[in-house]
Amino acid sequence: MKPRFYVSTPIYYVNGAPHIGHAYTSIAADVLARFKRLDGYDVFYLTGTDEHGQKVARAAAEAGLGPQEFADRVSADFRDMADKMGVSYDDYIRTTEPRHHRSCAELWRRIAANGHIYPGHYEGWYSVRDEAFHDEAELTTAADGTKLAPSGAPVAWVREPSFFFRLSAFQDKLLELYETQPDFILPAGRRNEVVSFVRGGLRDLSVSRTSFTWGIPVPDAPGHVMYVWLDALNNYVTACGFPDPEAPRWKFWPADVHVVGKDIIRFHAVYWPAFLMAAGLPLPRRVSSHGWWTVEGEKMSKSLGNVIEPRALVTRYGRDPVRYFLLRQKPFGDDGTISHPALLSRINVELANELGNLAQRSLSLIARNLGGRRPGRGAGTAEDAELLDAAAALPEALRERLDRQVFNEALEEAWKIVRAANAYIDRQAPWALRKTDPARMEAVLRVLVDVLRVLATGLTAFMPDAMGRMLDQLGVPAEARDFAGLATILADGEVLPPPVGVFPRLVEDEA
Ligand code: ME8
Repeated sequence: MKPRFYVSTPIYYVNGAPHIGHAYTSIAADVLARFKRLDGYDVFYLTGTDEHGQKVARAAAEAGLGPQEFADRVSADFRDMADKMGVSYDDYIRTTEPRHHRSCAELWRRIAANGHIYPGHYEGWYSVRDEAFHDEAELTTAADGTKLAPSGAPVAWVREPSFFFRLSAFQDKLLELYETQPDFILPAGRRNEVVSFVRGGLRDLSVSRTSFTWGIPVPDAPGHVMYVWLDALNNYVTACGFPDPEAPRWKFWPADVHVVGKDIIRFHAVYWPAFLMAAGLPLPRRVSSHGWWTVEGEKMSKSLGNVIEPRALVTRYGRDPVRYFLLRQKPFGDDGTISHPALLSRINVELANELGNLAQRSLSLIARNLGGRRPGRGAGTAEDAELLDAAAALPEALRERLDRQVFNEALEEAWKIVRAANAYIDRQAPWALRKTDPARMEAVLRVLVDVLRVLATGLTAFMPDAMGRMLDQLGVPAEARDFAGLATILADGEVLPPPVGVFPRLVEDEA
């Protein structure tokens, strides 16, 4: 039986159009999903949309539409964005689906049956933009007197009947979770923030709202809809078929990794495990969080007009180059900035000159000097062995990095091989061997074919289209395009397709 792997993205609010931050989370999770598939896992990759709550209800009203109609439109747009970014999700969940209503009602009943929900009144600050309750002490005051949440979102005073979740009862159990599973939250800096937040003491959480209706009704409590975060977090078990233990996908729970942005760690690493503990369900294994993107150093915002539309970026730079850039440019957990010069440099230097040229040089020498037939292996020198061994170690190096979600380090491991292979081709100078030692030329070109094959296989998770084209040119059969397939030695003498560049250089003026 194949080992299993379940990775999720947050489900995106349908209050506005998708931007590059959403695409980033989804692409990162996609790389993990694709990598595990390459590595022989049975993968479940979940993404989707978060459609209830005040924020969405307001956006719908502003658009002059009913909330469901509005959610249908925006959700379809997010799905289109995912498809255009090459996001290989296995399920696309929407919180307005009947399956999700059923699942949330049952989760609520279980938590309540275990004595962790009680009725009361909520009185305090609420931010609709964050869909979060805030303590007075967390707030700041803007110049015009508006109270602001730590995120900068305005807050309003709310007073309404509400059910509460006994979050305070889970403080010790949560601390024990962080202690016994030190990599439950990554990166470590974020873990420490969560630990100090929980050590500081947890207040019970308001988990139902009565001042609006756009949500999942609380069972047997007319007038109450569930707090949107309880509803939203539960999507991760709904998609596995909860509450049906016989559902085919229930085998995937608990999730291996919830990929999230740094702004929503508290919900995933504090509330979510507490809800699950309260319901008696197994806990996810990891919450891996990423930093935020700014644009040329500025926060993305509608008012600045600098919001990057991911599909527009793809039209301009190409899908795989954008995926590569986002995971290469900054450490996953850190903030980073997107700029045209940075994109141009990554694409032209690393993709076109380093990786693209390596393939192009090797394959065009094969086309010109060997009639386009795949070269045979030679006796092999120490230098050949050194490069081939380094390449053979790449899958394990990637595995180790991607198991910690350090995407940029994984790419750096691949680029060590790219640079070593470029140094090898320069030193061996196969073009000069054509006359002097054709057998050695052939052996050198075969080393390059084998190294390119490992690189293209390993990088498929990051750049599926471009690496697919590279594997086509190397004549790698479809069934051998995974890590297990690397054990199959490619036959000598097979005719390869004519070489074509995989990464075009971007010309400054055009770009
Ligand atoms: O939070 N850079 O949805 P959401 C990087 N519905 N990532 C960014 C970003 C930026 N500039 N801006 C936003 C929600 N993000 C909830 C989730 S899950 C059960 C419910 C990321 O549409 C952000 O960090 O507001 C988050 O991971 C994701 O976009 C979803 O944002």
